[in-house]
Amino acid sequence: PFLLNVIQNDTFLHGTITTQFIDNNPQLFQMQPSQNRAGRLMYYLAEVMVNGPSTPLPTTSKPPYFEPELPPLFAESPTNAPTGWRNLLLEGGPEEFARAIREHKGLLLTDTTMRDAHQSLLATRVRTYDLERIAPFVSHHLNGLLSIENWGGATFDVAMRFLHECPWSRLRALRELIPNIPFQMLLRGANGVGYTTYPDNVVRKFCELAVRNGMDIFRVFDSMNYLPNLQLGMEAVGDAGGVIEGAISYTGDVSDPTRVTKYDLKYYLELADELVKIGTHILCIKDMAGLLKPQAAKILVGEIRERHPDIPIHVHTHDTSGAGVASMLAAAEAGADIVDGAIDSMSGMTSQPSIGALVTSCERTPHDTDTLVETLQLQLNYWEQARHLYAPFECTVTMKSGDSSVFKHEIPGGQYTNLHFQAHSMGLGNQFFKIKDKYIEANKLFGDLVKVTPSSKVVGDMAQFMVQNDLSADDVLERADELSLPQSVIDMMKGLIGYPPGGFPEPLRSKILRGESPIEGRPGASMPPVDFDSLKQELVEEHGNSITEEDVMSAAMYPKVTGDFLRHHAQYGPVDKLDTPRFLIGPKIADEFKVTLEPGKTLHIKPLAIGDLKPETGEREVFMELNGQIRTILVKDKE
Ligand code: 3PY
Ligand code: ZN
Repeated sequence: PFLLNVIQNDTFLHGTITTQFIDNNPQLFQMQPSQNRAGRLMYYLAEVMVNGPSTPLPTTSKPPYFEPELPPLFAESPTNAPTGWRNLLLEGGPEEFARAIREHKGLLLTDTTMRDAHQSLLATRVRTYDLERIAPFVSHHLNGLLSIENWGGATFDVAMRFLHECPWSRLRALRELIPNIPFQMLLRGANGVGYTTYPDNVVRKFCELAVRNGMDIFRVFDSMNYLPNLQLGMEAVGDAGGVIEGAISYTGDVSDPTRVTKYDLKYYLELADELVKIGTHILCIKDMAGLLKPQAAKILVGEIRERHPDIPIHVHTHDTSGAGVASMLAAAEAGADIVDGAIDSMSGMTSQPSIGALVTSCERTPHDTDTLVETLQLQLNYWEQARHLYAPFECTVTMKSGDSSVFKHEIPGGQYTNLHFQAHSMGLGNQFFKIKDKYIEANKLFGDLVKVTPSSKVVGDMAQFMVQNDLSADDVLERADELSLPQSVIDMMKGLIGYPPGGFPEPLRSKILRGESPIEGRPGASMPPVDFDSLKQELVEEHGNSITEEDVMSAAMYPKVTGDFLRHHAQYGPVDKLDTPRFLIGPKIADEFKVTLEPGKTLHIKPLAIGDLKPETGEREVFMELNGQIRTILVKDKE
């Protein structure tokens, strides 16, 4: 590679080199990772066979070795996909798209199966491999969907951190397979797809790249409904040419007139007015915890519909209490244009309500979705089977039902699953009740927050801290200036993720800050921009010339996770091409399987045996057949 680098170098080619040529051209030593994808994959498989899973499996459940069956009704080529809402969007642009939504008769649907549903039920672990397999079916038979939510939220981080795959490649792969249905993502406003505020130029560039890679609709929210953060995110989307879906994150209960809260109907209506004023194309009511009771949906959607007759309203909920379908129907009756659901086998509990239930409930009503429930049900079977592949991450290992006490503790769907799982894996079923109670107390301490990523994480961290240290809210109030509180709590009090309506409560805030002065105003406004060129240079120096603009963006948001991912890729190759059981737990001895690297390039692999431990080196030989030839791979046994 060094020689190749040299003979391809511009200065060298033009014959103007001096004796400092090598000193001045460190990039000559940036070796491209081996293109030997088969070899690297074999090494990955051998490594998992000897040392176990490369991504931690939180339970002892194992995925079975099988491929979920695809529905029979199946046309293969995405190029002859029937037209869908994306054709209209590409032709007319976001404003025309919004107008067409308002003119549409009947209820429109967003399918969240590829993002929020698995974020809520399967710890966000669904891999591109399994999404790609069902994608042509979706494109051909579910072309009436207004959108598919398939990116953003936690998927970006988890793809790299745990699945060792590139989130951008996922987006591009799905785009190619589904050209006709709009894609939708969840953008945490100024927090991008991370847990903290990023410099403005990161958020802006992120949106540009997302649009370029195939994203259409951006649901933009802020974890405190802090308008300056929301505005920054919405403008970034608009400037990038995306559809802006400004979101009101919903908490409390607008149907309870006795509840004294800052989150009353007036608060939401004013926020809706602001989002419309800023230029949202679609207005979203984002009910991340499933608190929007049917009666509340009727009031809130009804009032917004009256004030803003031209704005499409999109409602998102979680079915934690079990009232999800009822609420979405109430929203539709009150004038919502679009609601979110997940395919039946990926719905319910902390996920979205069942799309099948929504479709059938609307049949022969003015909200008829025009969706054939039989076609939907064909996809259901695929997901039911695919879910088994993610058995180690199944929330149902510990969670057996919904929970109507969500109206009290207000824990968002995805976080509920996490906290539930953590409490049970500590061996204390009881622990979860304590955490829920402390979550309520922590939220009160902070002055009642909206609670969605990342503010929900701060409240969760505080709740866990209070449980572990057996602290009451009074204890915290009294001793806030001496307790070693979670860093996320201190950061929030500094103003690093924005401000809730009315600010943070005093004297708690000053006590926590211990004399440090907080940030005034929007946190991103005082952050220096990221220098993408020098970040790229750093990445190229470490990982070679194949670094793309997208990699640079990944590194701007997640420096360590991206570095680890790039190193993993250089060492083990395209592990996203392996089927899910073999990716997670490795292959079985004597069981031949195929890996398709690209159309027309298929590897046939058959693991033969694992050799004895060599005491002098601590290594084992792994014998495998690759396309009929025997290969030996040496792996260090980490035991
Ligand atoms: C996320 O931010 O990932 C969420 O799903 C919030 O609801
Ligand atoms: Zn959600």
